Amino acid sequence: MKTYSYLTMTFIVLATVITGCKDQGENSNGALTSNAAERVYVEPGKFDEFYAFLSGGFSGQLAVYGIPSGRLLKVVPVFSQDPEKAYGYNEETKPMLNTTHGFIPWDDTHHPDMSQTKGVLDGRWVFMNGNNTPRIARVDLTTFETAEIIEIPNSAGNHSSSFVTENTEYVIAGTRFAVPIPQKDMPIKDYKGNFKASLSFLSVDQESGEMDLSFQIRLPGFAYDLVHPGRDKSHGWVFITTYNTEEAHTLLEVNASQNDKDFIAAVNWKKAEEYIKQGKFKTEKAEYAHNIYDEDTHMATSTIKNEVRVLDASELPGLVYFLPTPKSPHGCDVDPTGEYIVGNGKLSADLTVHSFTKMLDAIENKKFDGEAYNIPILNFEDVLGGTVKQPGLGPLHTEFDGKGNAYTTFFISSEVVKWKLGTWEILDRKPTYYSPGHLSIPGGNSRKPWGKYLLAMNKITKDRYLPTGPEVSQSAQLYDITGEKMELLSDFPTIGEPHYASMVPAELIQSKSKKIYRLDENKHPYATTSDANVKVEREGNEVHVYMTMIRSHLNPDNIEGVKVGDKVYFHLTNLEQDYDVPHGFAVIGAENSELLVMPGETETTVWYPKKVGVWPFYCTDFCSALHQEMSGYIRVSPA
Ligand code: CUK
Ligand code: CUA
Repeated sequence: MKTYSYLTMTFIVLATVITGCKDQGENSNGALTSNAAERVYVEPGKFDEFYAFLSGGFSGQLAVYGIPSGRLLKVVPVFSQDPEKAYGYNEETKPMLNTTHGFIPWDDTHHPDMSQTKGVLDGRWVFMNGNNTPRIARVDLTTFETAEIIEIPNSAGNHSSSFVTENTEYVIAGTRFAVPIPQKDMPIKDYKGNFKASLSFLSVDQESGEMDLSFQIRLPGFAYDLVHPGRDKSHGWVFITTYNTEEAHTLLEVNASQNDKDFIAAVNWKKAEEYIKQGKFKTEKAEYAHNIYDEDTHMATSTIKNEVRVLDASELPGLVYFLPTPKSPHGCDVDPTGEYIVGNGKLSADLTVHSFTKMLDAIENKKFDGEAYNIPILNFEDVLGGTVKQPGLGPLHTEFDGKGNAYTTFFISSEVVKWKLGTWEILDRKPTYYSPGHLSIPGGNSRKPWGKYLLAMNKITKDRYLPTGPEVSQSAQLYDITGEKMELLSDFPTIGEPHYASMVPAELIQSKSKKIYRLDENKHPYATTSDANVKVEREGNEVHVYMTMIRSHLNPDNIEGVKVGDKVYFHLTNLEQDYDVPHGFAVIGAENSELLVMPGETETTVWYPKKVGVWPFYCTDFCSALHQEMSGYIRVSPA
């Protein structure tokens, strides 16, 4: 009953804060630093100092921004179809969105996390989760293209993902919803004890980046929220927040928030590797799609796999321990030394910080306070590293600056609070506009933060921008954190709902960014690498057009012999070898999108001619003074 009233109170406070937003905003520039403008201004022709990769939330995309300017540099389609780049529309990339549920061209993305070497972000790949139809994607940071998507079986609500261990040994994927494993028809009310959860470990090939679903750890049927791999001294462990440890089948607050404490699960993945080596796993049937975009052919293939190795945490000692953590912890963040594990209890008045050293001591001395499904529960006081007293309302996520300070977002009280690791004192607080979710500091979840800026990603925008109808872009806010006090520098709009961002110094990526696909390396099976080889070939009712594009000609530009009811494949090769000279392609009535073909690249679109006539096609990207001349006709005769 006590719980219920605390929760109710929390929601009243929340409602007040949100409805009160409008008035606050009008005075909000009081929080602004006087020379903020020049500190975020990047002169024309100059580059930003950092790249920021923001998840696009329910847009399924990844947005690339320059920091400090907040300029949007690129939107990378990942779990989405993109009419600009034809990703998910052209024949080359459609297989990327294949799953065991069919072709799923959208998802809900939360956490981009970058590859690491020795605990330092290294600019090779960004991994990002698809929450809804559980998937993990890998975006290649030389091409800024989605290179791989792997589906996660035995999972639902792939939320606590996709966080990376110190040497990118694994990308870790959690699960939000416990489900029957394997799936079956059963009463929902029989959830307790019957539904289970999976924590998946995807190993990463250090050369190609290719992922492999190495193994899963089977966990009790709680809800799992955020994952953070150990750093430095806690490397080899991974920590996950849980809620609904009551295992209620309906999450109305009266059912699921009764427990005074939920858990952070500490998982020893080095131990898991030993168990795998000793053969202590079960091989279970589990279907999932593994989709890879081949760098040489620029074509994706989708393979359905059907087995996974499973370690059961209830049967294998030493694999998992539970650390009691107050009141529905959401974020789970490990400081750069690996000693402190911050559990942000959404409904807790204080911030709980666990100590990794104390945790190891308690495990060694077998000081347990009971067990859940045979998994030891450690004593709260034995593992407690410290408490930040009443820092704010509704803590969500914490990052670190590498100078011994931590920064936590507070959703309900709309602020970022800076506090000191070890002394637990509050050093500074600044309002955000409004209700931040995650925050990000470059490298702020790794061993080596570049603690210059902090980006707060806010859930509610209200009065920050000119109104654009009922829907307004969410806002990100940039703070300078080099001084003792945080300084608000700017707001900028974001796409979808960014949950998390990975930020790195520009030089880590800039020099490796590919400028051109070399025509002489084009291994696409339908490439036409010289004008001498253009042709139109018929195979039954399929017509293959091998077409080239170069300023300012599409070749062939007169096509005849096509009939209503044919299936026409346009294979377009861009013969240019200059940086930034793409050509586009569009034909009237095309159901698929236009193409945008980069120099040296080949792309294919399918067209179904439905009407007799002579129909034009043209280049959609203004490429030269003779761009308007880059066009042609296709004649369609009766069937
Ligand atoms: S979650 Cu969105 S605010 Cu999915 Cu990381 Cu916390
Ligand atoms: Cu090519 Cu316009």
